[in-house]
Amino acid sequence: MRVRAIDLDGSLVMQPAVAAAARRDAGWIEAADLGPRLRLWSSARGMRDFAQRVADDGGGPTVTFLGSGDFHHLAVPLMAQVSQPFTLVHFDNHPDWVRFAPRWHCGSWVNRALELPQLRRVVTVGPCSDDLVWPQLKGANLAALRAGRLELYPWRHPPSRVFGDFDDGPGHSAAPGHIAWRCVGGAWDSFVDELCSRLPTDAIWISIDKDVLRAEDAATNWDQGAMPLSALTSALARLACRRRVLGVDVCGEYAPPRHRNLRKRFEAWTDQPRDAAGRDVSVNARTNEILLAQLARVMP
Ligand SMILES: [Mn+2]
Repeated sequence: MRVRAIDLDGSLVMQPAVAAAARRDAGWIEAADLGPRLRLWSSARGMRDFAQRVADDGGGPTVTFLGSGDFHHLAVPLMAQVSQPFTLVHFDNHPDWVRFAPRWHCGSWVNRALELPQLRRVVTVGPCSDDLVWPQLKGANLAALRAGRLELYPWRHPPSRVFGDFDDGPGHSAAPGHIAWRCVGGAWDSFVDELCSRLPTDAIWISIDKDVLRAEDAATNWDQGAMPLSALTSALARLACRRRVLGVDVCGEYAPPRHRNLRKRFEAWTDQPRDAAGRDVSVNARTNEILLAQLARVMP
């Protein structure tokens, strides 16, 4: 396994384990010039410039750190470099499935991933966020859920009110006007083992937004979920021992919001928690170090 760090927002400079591993592997990529254009959302041209900067050099399975979760959509051009059928296993406090958002957006990128011909299924694990309250009013791509291309397993969440009828799926059961989620926080290891046995492909890509973790284990620009770091590391081991991991992307550093234009500033102000700036980012250094050690162990 090789480590790459893309410096878009200055956050990874403050992460000693990530910076050291990336420099060891010649994987430190300067991209501060692209950061403001790519943050929260990006034009197609911005995405092309990014893809050029991270062109695949055939170096084998890579763990790529992206900085703040405001850059999560950049995971798509990374996984697009894969040429074989794969399943995306996505750990996040948010489903990132919004259809109203700009085309390349950190809250909508799952829809772009679903357009990749090699991608068989997205499995989103861990959300606790309000995105699941009246999801259709917030632009949720429930069509993908209905079609079986997307499975979603909250860590914990009450049932969602919905319009229209749904069939039961592996991650939910449906009743008129409601979807009751299979919440996995209570029976984690058995859930992960069962999930492994049902994945439709031998190859997987893992996308981690550290906002899936509880506040003791990560400080991000977004609202935090409730998953302990030990649950995430145990899932990584269980997944990697039964499936081939093609690549991993990690976001969810804390980076002070410096936005390029008023629209981005306004969106950050309305959507992101106001107390984020007071968060203790030293917790991320410990979490990144543990994550890197675990990935090195399970992805030789
Ligand atoms: Mn995300």
